[in-house]
Amino acid sequence: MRALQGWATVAVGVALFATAATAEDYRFDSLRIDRPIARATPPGAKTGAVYFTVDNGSNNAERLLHASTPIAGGVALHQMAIENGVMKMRAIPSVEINPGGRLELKPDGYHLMLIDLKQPLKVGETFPLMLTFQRAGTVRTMVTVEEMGASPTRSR
Ligand SMILES: [Cu+2]
Repeated sequence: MRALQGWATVAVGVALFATAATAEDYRFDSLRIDRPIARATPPGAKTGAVYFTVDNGSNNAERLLHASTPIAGGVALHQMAIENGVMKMRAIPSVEINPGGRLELKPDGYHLMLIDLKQPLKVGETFPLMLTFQRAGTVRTMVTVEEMGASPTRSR
């Protein structure tokens, strides 16, 4: 996270959270990032999960490399997998998106894990999330906090 500390510092003094009506879609280079959401967290929780969908509209493979947000100490890419009959999550360094393909971050699959949350996530709040892709570079999105059991639903 070291490289992004400067950015996080710049964000200090600006409200970390805002309230927005609905989650948005983002078009960035050849990517479409659909409706980032996070699940609300109970008081005292130090981690949270973020879900969204990325469509790669280009003829080149793309890769999600990194994410960061000022509201958490770090963001990890996680994958749910069954180990010895138990569903567990594990950190993975990056994930590829095939040409014309789709990456879905959702419960029971890939997700972004917010680590060391600075405050609980409350329904209706939004917060910035920077996503870095291998080809397209870094894009700033806003994540909307939904109920604890929320799953992404495509708004298309
Ligand atoms: Cu996780």
